[in-house]
Amino acid sequence: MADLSYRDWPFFDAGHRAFAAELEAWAGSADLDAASHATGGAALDEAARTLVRRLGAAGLLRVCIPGAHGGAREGLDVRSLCLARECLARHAGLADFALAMQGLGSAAITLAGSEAQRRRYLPAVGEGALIAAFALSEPDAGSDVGAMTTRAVADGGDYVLEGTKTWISNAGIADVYTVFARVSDAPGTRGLGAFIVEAGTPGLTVAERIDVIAPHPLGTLRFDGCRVPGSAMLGTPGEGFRIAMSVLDVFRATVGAAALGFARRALDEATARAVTRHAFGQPLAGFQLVQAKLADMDLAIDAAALLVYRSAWLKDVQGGRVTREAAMAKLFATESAQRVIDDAVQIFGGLGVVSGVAVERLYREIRALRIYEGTSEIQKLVIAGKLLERHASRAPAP
Ligand code: COS
Repeated sequence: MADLSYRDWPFFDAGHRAFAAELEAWAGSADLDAASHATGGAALDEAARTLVRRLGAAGLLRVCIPGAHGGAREGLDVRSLCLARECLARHAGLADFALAMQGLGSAAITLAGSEAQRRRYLPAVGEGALIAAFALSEPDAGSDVGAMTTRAVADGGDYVLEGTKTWISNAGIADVYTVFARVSDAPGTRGLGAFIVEAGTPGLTVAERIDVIAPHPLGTLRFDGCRVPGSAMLGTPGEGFRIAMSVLDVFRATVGAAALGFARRALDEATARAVTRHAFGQPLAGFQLVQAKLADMDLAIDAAALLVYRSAWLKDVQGGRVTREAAMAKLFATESAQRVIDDAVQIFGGLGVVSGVAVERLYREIRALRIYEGTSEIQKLVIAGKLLERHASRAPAP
């Protein structure tokens, strides 16, 4: 059983602890392993849809939406989202994915939507009746958001979208997409807008599915003369980049939390293996080299948890931007989880690379987290940028 003593840390209130216990009970009894066995195609789509419905029916997606629209807390509570992702990732990566995407896909509506937009979509997202997706990246604009070329051209009271979005989680199964597009010729990140595009809108198609090493619904979207009403815009023209970044300010810490969940599972698996597997007349856990690995793993997990929940707490309690803290949480938690899981595979020996063994699955699942929602390299740029900004603001004028 994973070490859950971190829930006693002062970052949480009684409501968080009750929620974490409720989630743990659900995840422990929900036979999530079976739900995660689908490896592709229609079976994978159905497994993901089913998980969204089951999470919704259990009331657990309420952490993805604000209280005024059926959510668990007043606003998007980052600590609740992190607790949820950590717990679900420890049990089954696809369950974590299903919950995370309901949050990420609808967060722009929560943070920047009008009352009418929120009312139309958020309650259904929280019930698991509507599946959400976030469409920012393009074939030639991943880290460099300002290089995006998808355009939304004003036409009468409508906007007409043209372009391609790729690496879109839930492509094909989502009912509603948050889509970012260029609305003016203003340079780089300045001329972007954000739109709500419903699946089935003429001109929106799924151009391809993308199969990845940790299977989940993922694909490329094409927009060919895709017409949406002006009322589908989130915020104002030109506000798209700020909206995208404010969504990532919330969700980057939760990526760190998912990494924590994977790492905790790896440590549990490795510890159980180290005390039961014998070599040279003693359990692996009797060897100091194995003890050193276990110590490094345990330490990395606690350090990552402190950064993740510091970032979540700051956002929830102090509000405002937490770009630096969220970048630190995501960077450290995902990079250290990769090392923890690699050590767990090493402790397992040959068995660690056998398909279907828990640590082998974790080894595949952790990798993408160092890339999506901002690569590790982007997080370093963000952290260094903030440090240099602070330095410049303190430096005496020449
Ligand atoms: N909240 C609100 N506003 C924000 C913000 C945030 N978190 N982050 C940036 N902004 C605003 C800034 O205040 C700035 O506004 P002004 O021009 O009015 O001053 C504007 O947005 C531009 O900000 P900045 O200069 O920091 O942006 P950069 O062009 O330097 O971009 C990086 C910075 C590279 C860090 C950004 O593009 C990024 O995070 N890229 C990775 C994208 C990503 O995660 N892709 C994965 C897709 S999701 S799977």
